[in-house]
Amino acid sequence: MTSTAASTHYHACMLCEAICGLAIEVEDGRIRSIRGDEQDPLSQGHICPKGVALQDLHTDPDRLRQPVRRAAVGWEAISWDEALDETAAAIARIRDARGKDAIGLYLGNPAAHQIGVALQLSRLRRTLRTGNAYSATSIDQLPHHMSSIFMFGHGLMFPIPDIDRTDHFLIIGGNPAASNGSIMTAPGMKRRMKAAQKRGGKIVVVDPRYTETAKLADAHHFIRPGTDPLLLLGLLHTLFDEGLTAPGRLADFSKGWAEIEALAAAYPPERTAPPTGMSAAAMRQMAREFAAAESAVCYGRIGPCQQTLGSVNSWLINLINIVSGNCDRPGGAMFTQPAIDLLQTSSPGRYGRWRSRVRGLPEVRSELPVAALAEEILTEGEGQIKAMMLIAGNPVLSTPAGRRLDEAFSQLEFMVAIDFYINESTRHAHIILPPTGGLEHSNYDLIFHAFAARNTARYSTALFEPALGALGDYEILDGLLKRLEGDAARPQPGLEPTLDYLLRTGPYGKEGMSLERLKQSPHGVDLGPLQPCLPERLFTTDKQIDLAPEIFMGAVAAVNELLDAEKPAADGFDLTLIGRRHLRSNNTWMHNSPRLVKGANRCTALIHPDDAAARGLTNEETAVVSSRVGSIEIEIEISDEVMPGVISIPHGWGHDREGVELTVARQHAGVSVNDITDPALVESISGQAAVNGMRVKVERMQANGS
Ligand SMILES: Nc1nc2c(c(=O)[nH]1)N[C@H]1C(S)=C(S)[C@@H](COP(=O)(O)OP(=O)(O)OC[C@H]3O[C@@H](n4cnc5c(=O)[nH]c(N)nc54)[C@H](O)[C@@H]3O)O[C@H]1N2
Ligand SMILES: Nc1nc2c(c(=O)[nH]1)N[C@H]1C(S)=C(S)[C@@H](COP(=O)(O)OP(=O)(O)OC[C@H]3O[C@@H](n4cnc5c(=O)[nH]c(N)nc54)[C@H](O)[C@@H]3O)O[C@H]1N2
Ligand code: SF4
Ligand SMILES: [Mo]
Repeated sequence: MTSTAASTHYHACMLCEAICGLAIEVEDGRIRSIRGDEQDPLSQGHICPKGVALQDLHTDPDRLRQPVRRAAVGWEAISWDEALDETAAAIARIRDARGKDAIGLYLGNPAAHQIGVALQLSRLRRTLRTGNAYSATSIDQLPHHMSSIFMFGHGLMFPIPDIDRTDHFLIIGGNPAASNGSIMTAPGMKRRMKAAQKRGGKIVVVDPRYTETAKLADAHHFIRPGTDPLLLLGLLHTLFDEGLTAPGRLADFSKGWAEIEALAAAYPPERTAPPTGMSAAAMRQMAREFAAAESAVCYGRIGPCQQTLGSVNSWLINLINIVSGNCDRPGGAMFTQPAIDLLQTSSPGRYGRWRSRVRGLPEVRSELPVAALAEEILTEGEGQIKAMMLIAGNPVLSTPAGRRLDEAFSQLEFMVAIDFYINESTRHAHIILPPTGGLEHSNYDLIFHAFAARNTARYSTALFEPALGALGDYEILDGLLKRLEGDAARPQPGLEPTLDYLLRTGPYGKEGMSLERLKQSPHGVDLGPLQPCLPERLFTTDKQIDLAPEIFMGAVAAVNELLDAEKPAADGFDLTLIGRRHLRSNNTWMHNSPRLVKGANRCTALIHPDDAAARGLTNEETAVVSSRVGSIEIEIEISDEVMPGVISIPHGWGHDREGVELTVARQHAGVSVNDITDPALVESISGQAAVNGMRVKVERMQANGS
């Protein structure tokens, strides 16, 4: 920025799935203020404290701005050419000596928010050809991909709640009032929920915690963690049993009706309710209200997803929407038509083409489950990972048994991280390649426009000139891949020409969609509400929705184990662990922003007063929480927000590890719940980490002998 006059720049926030439009006021090259952009057709002025904190990220002195190499005496700054040459040489050397699977790849969540990574991804995969590709997907939304692959024929064909038109919103294990929504890009969820209620709509939340979202809802029901399949089967049963199914036109292009009806018949609420903690009457009532609403949508997120039956849950949620006639219709679960159609530009996705070497977990969409990563590094033998490429992720804090991954990373022959922080994971790297920050490069939200409750398109141009020679994720990957491709390297069109091509050849190309058009529309372009699009848009070969894929019909039998819930707690592990998100946090990062971490400690273990009393625990004392794989010491917060028998701990903390260079975060270190989550607990068919519903015990420090 050379001009000194105050000006306003419009840029979409890249921190979470809400992709809010921001109006950033700049003067003398400095940010004066960050507000929500009222004219953004999707976010309409919404902003949260993290969006305001983007200025801290921009000016953070801990943010790397030049490549660094780990040396005997700490980190040394090196040139981009040296860093890229050395990285490519190390990867090529290990690949040539040990085979392509010796190179492990992990992509973190922010990678999904950067077009730079997205546009290089298939080239990266093609060049590395490693079977050892991992990402945050397998601790996040893998079960959603599973249900979409097997029911709709494309792993990215996600049904999105049409929140702006629905009359009934049933939320199972999602907390959009804190998370701002996931697989439901709908910024300003509180306003949208209130608008639904004003229209006469009803919002019902099912959650083991009385959450921020539950507080806004018309009804909240506690549910014992991990028992969601029983609730969902009970709802499906009621729809069939009480003659409430009304698929309408969906019946013409869906198959498997007899199979799902027979399945549901076996699970009346009177049978399924007891282990859930809900009553059979409440379950039946929930189904009746859902079916009676003019339009309704059932939506489930992290809660039912990070479970051992996560894929079954995702499938059953889709079934509830379909049999009640609420799929592909306004106010129900709908499919998007973004300006760049991911369904056309990406492969439908497959399942089980290969398996992880040590434990045999399945490949899904060309990736293996991250719960297997540590063992694939630590277990000797052919195909063992010897080098890691880490892009925009922090798996030491974000994936199960983080301490084991710490150990694994420290044994690698080589590790490169594309990241601008030296955090719990990247500290193990030999070379760190820092990309420009979010306001220093342009962006188009390739992914989250495709998961949005309204079709819009928006291009953000860089607000700040990057420092001389600085590279974005796109250029870093380009530099690295060019070197790895060697003679096979082909000239690349570049980010903007590629984006322009995708926009012009996309569904709105004929109506003049182009990069130039987006550049002329800094607030974004409105492409209208979601439209019914089935059966045409289905990717199944027979253009039918498969209601009863064998893979889920087989897995569902495992719910019977949930039916004898009164099983005595094994080894004293008598509480069930769930996670928690806070508006001012963002997975493992943004904890270096002083304005976000100030205030009371948020890394606490919420426990019900009865459970606290039974263990002699007092508020704010430090207690020991243990699982099969380890223990942590954490501050207790007594609260009847959580149901008895449940303990809630947020993830993403634990910044006091040696070598972490996050000055502010270290002062608010917290502890990592993923030090005690168990990599052996995975979703039964996809291998997704099942961090919700794990058994733990909580003891006073003395009792534990500490
Ligand atoms: N117990 C438990 N564990 C969980 C969860 C849970 O609910 N409970 N949730 C899971 C979920 S849903 C997710 S998505 C994962 C997230 O897990 P990860 O993706 O592994 O972790 P993040 O904290 O999102 O990663 C942030 C890293 O990306 C870097 N970064 C930020 N922006 C950029 C950028 O533009 N370019 C590059 N190259 N790097 C950037 C940051 O510096 C930081 O190092 O955590 C999971 N872990
Ligand atoms: N502020 C903030 N926003 C974020 C993030 C963040 O870290 N901080 N992370 C982003 C990411 S990566 C994602 S994926 C999204 C996630 O978005 P959400 O899924 O909306 O986020 P969570 O807060 O994890 O909500 C999960 C809810 O499920 C409940 N739950 C736990 N176990 C069970 C169970 O067994 N059954 C049921 N029914 N419910 C259960 C929890 O109590 C919790 O309220 O949020 C995104 N937005
Ligand atoms: S909700 Fe907050 S973090 Fe998410 S995109 Fe909007 S401003 Fe950014
Ligand atoms: Mo996530």
